[in-house]
Amino acid sequence: MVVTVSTSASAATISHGSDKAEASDTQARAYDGEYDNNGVYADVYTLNGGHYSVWDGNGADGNWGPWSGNGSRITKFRVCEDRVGCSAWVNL
Ligand SMILES: [Ca+2]
Ligand SMILES: [Ca+2]
Repeated sequence: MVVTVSTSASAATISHGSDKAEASDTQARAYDGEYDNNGVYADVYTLNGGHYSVWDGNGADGNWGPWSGNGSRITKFRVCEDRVGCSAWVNL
C-alpha cells in the first residue's frame, strides 16, 4: 500500500489507499474510501498522555466522519483500517 502524508500549518492528512485520516491541533477525523466492510479510524496520541480512536462511523458513504478530540494537543496519529492494519505514525 502507498501511504502519503501532506501537512500544512493547521492540519495533516494521511492517505492509506483510499482511506484517510486528518488531524488539526486538537481534533482528528477519518475517511473510509473503500466499500469493503472494513471500518476506518484515526488512532491518536495527545500531549496529556491521552490515546483515542476517531471512527468514520458511517462507512464508505463519501463523507468524512465527525471531528473529535480530548482538548489536548495531538502529538502523533495514524490511519487504521479495521481487520487490515495501520499506516506509519505521523508526528505533529
Ligand atoms: Ca472500508
Ligand atoms: Ca464516511
